[in-house]
Amino acid sequence: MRTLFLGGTVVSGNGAKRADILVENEKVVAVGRNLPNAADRIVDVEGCLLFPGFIDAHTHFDLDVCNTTTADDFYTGSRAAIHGGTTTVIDFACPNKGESLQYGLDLWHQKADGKTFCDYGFHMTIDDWNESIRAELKTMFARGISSFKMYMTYPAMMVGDRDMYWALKELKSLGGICGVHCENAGVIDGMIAEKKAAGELSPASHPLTRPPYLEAEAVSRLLRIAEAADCPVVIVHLTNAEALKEVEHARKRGQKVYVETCPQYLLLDESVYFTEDYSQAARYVCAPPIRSTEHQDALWKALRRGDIQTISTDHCSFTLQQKDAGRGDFTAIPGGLPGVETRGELIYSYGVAKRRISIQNMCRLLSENPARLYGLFPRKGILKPGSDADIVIYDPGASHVIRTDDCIANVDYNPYEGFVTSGGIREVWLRGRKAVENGRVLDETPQGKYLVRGKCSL
Ligand code: DUC
Ligand code: ZN
Repeated sequence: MRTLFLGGTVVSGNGAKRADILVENEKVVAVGRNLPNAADRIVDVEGCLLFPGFIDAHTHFDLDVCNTTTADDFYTGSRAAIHGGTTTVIDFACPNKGESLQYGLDLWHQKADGKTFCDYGFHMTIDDWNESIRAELKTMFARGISSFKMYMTYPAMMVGDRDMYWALKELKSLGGICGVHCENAGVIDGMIAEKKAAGELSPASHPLTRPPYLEAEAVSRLLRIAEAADCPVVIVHLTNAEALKEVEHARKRGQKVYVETCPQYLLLDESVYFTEDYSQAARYVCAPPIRSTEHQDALWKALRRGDIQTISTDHCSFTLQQKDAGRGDFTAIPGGLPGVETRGELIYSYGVAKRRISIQNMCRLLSENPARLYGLFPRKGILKPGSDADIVIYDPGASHVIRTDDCIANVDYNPYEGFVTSGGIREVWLRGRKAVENGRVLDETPQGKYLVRGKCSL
């Protein structure tokens, strides 16, 4: 089956140009003007932007946290993803301490295989360090996992400095890359104990006990550990200007540091926590917390300069009922926000349309860079001959208001309720097959494939 996308503007990390795209079965076979019309069907995309399918390299589907399980599993979460133009997700396989990496990988395949509407891969969480985990790392690469994750907070998952150093050294020797959740666990614990002792138990205490400088301290420490291990790292969900400074210092020392941020840190501000309405505030509880507008501005500037490489979502959704668990104790609120469904339209609307970032920058942040960083390029992240035909058809002339009722993630609120979009997603194609049309997911059965990933090429 040959499909010709006719009359659109193809977006890449280098710019946007008028071109048609010829797709044969699952692959792009030609991009250019006046292609020979040898297609079985023509898709008229006049006036539309054609992006390579967005990649969300930070989701948590079907994850047990805080005595509950995320509201979205792979079925509902990936359906929401593709609805919003995300044709690839990379989720975090998460074995518990004491379990093998292989056990975690098998478990994540059980959760995802046959239930995922977009293509998918896994990062592997390292929350323990010993000889058998070390020995398993090589096998993980053979199974398509080239990126890992470590936590500097959360007792159930965090590793200490020594183990982080050894793990990074090992990853360096294998050519792997590691994302790290950076927050200073000890001082945060101390501050939480103080708030509890003072009886300040509302969600407003959440951001106050996780201030920007404690994220920056962890970023700085991680980067010194990475320096010792001589290993590149990814700072995941970076939120603030002070943490960015630490990255700048490390880069000046010659270190390779990649940075991810998320829409919630770009578009929402900490005032969401400072309301008497528990339910309103609790829905925004995530870690690190949402920051002040001054930090937002610093992030947008860093995006513009190219100092931040990716925007993912950290989609980790809980219903309002699940969020209710923390009434009377803010530390019991399950942390995380939905976001996988709205990222593309939000970043276009509040980034590109508001002239904070260019369209090619958006393409790099949502498609090309995550593909390169996580070993998927050029299969994903670009529309050129040989690439998968994952295409987002974006109509810049459309507009709508983001409403929970129009979203299909399995969650009864949306953090961006009422945000007005500039433009909108008209269609989403996954490997040459139309998956979404005018807000409707067409596939009844999940079509996503597991992606065996190679090494970082960013
Ligand atoms: N932060 C959250 O808020 N939820 C999931 C994991 C994380 O790092
Ligand atoms: Zn996360």
